Amino acid sequence: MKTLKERINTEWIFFDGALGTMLQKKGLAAGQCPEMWNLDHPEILIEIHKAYLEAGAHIINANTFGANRCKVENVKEVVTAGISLAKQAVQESHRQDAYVALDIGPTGKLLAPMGDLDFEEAVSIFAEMVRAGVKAGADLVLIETMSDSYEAKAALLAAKENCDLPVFITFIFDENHRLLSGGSVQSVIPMCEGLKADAVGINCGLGPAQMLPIVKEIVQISSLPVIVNPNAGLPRQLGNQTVYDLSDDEFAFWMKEIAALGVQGVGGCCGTTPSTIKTMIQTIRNCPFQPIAPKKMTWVTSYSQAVQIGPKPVVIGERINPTGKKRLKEALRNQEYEYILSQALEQEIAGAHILDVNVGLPEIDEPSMMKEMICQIQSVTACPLQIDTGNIEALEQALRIYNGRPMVNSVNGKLESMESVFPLIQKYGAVVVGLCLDEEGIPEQAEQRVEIAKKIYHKAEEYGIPSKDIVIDGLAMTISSSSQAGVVALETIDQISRELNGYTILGVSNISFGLPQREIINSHFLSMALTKGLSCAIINPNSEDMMKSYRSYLALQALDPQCKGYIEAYGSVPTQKFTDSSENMTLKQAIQAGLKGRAEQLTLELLNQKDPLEIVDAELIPALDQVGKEYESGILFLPQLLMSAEAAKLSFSAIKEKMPQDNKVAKGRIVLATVQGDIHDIGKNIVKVLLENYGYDVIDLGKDVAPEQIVSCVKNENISLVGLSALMTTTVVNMEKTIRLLHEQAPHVKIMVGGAVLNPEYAKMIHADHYAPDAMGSVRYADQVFLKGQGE
Ligand code: B1M
Repeated sequence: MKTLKERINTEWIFFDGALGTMLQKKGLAAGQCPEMWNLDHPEILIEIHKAYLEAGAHIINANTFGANRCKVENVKEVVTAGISLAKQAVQESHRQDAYVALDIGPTGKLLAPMGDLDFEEAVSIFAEMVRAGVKAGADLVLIETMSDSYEAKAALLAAKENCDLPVFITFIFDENHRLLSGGSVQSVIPMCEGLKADAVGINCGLGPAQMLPIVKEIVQISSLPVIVNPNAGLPRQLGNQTVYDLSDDEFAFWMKEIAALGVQGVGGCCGTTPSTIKTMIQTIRNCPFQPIAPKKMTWVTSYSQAVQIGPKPVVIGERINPTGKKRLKEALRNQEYEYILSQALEQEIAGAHILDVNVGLPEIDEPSMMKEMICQIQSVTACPLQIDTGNIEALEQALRIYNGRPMVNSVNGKLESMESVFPLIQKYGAVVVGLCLDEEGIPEQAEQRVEIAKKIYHKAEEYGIPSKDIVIDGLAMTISSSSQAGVVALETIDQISRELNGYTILGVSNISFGLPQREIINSHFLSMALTKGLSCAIINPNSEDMMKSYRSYLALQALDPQCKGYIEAYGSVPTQKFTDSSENMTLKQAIQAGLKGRAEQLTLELLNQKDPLEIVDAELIPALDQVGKEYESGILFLPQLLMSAEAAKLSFSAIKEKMPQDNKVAKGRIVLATVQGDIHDIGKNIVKVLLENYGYDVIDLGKDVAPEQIVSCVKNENISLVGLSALMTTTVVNMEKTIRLLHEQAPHVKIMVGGAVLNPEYAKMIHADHYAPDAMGSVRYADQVFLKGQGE
């Protein structure tokens, strides 16, 4: 009998539908933990699983989605019960062809640096579930509803390190084809392939009609079988119930369209029921099945960006490599991360697609420095990274902690090198640079270098690493000591790309070592190498000469349609984020870039020249407004929004210290809160500091505060002024609710409101007493209430 891994690429595999929806129908109340029903209502779970088996589903998801230690205390007990109930249902249904999945959903926490969950802690949380699931007899692991690539990586590693079962993974993409943390189909799918998932796909969030274009993209990229489990359309609120807009027939219609795109597994998510799944199976069962075909595509990815090697040459920034760079060496020794981060940002802005990261210095603990730098650089730039190290421990730590599918520099033709590097590439998935040298040294002839390349390809294959994931370095040696060096490197590139159809790379700048005005040689060498088929150029992207050669080559080779990139770069004076170098960066730019230390330092400098509030108004708020706009238009993603917010907070802490203190007896007491559902508190905190500085005693209830809590504080503390802040259209309703409750239960209290989402008209409409456009406005109104006794 075929295994599940074989079956999913040779015949239709049908997944079940929603479990939550079914449990709610059976009485699961809002806020109740569904997984606890494994212990409290086992008979209901068996009944639901049987109904899906009856409908024809092959994969039955055990009720273990949230059975992790962030959500339940007794993980082992809940997982074991969940798997056992699903197995019992399969057995009682006499289905030989059905499988029980250990269903793994997200932890509900954000991973560092976005949140506070450590990556290894996330791996351990998932590993605990996997071990329990395997022991209880699960047939596969289904990781689903993943909205963050980093958490997905943690879950995949946990599954692969703790079991031999098939591991499938599906993500929740939005209508912009993005994950919540910014991941795209092109960034996420190759990462999962690298981590050896057995099938990939999409679930939840959207109905089948909205998923269709995303599925198309997945099928074009994926070499792994594709699973599609949509909701039963889009949700709508009917009283206190959520209903979905597709009938069973409509769902089946759209699923047939999706099936025709060449997917292998189909099922349902929220709102689907056994009858939805039954209709879908009846509709699709006899449709022609297409196995997924392997794709010859090579991707290097970060959490949100994907760079494809091959279609056009890729620029790899060489600046984060201490060789010959005194300032960088100093920064590494003194752990001046901000300097290194600004090097990363400068190269990204200059046009690098991938950034090389090399932190090797004799006096440095390379593994821990590499790990630190990977995390730090990934928190300020979405550019994919090339991990450049000869230290195997540093390589493993970096591969593990990296968010995406990196490039690795390098392996070489020595057996020892291949035997230590390839197992890591095999486990974590990466594109690896293969240097044309071996035990005999660096060959002088191109033909011998090509032989080493073949040896590298061949050995890699033994580890299951395809040649498409190897980029051969033809080795640019300096022409000042060997006049043939340029010719041999170019010939090697030519032969590898023409004869072996392989990808190539060169550390271009090496060619001119020891010569004056090196960029003249470097930029010409780059042009020559590009015409020989060079796939990746490791260069200094901050060098105008190099980028001019690169962009001209693209335009001349029809790789820059309508010369768009060329005109953008040279058509007018380029607009730069940083004026000329990061040394001249403004506070606004530092906050936008999420450079915390730099933002703090620039704030301290500015405080010598400017009034604290002027800095808030001229730098801090405009920076966050810009970040907000870019987030809204899909240029930036949640991680960058968070890093900017953190930088703004640090900047404001420094400002706070310098604000004048009014030490007189308090003028009055004010309660402040950001309303329920809203976690934006930067503005509210500014308001608080200013009110305190103007002599008010502030009771700060924090963010995401329930109306009842605010009312109870007002009553208990006999407060006469409340300040409410809201930043989102979705949370002003809670502001309104709070005001209503305050009017009912504490009619004497005055209420002022603020936050970017509000305006005076809206404030009036929700019956607030006053709208304050900024923090100073809140002080003026407080003075009016307490000193003049005349709130509006
Ligand atoms: Co988010 N966020 N965010 N965010 N965020 C907005 C608000 C958004 C407009 C961005 C956008 O899409 N353009 C958008 C809301 C869209 C909507 O209206 N529906 C948004 C979104 C969608 C989200 C998330 C849902 C993203 C996600 O997870 N997919 C999520 C929401 C989580 C939640 O609340 N449930 C989210 C998360 C975050 C971060 C955590 C990353 C971070 C907040 C960090 C923190 O506050 N601790 C963040 C940030 C930083 C922003 C932007 C970029 C900046 C907000 C800010 O701090 N501004 C924001 C875009 C924007 O507003 N331009 C955005 C600076 C601050 C000083 O201004 O708060 O207006 P402000 O305060 C001013 C005045 O308004 C006034 O005084 C202050 C100083 O002058 N004021 C008062 C404020 N409160 C007052 C009270 C008063 C008086 C005056 O009396 C009581």
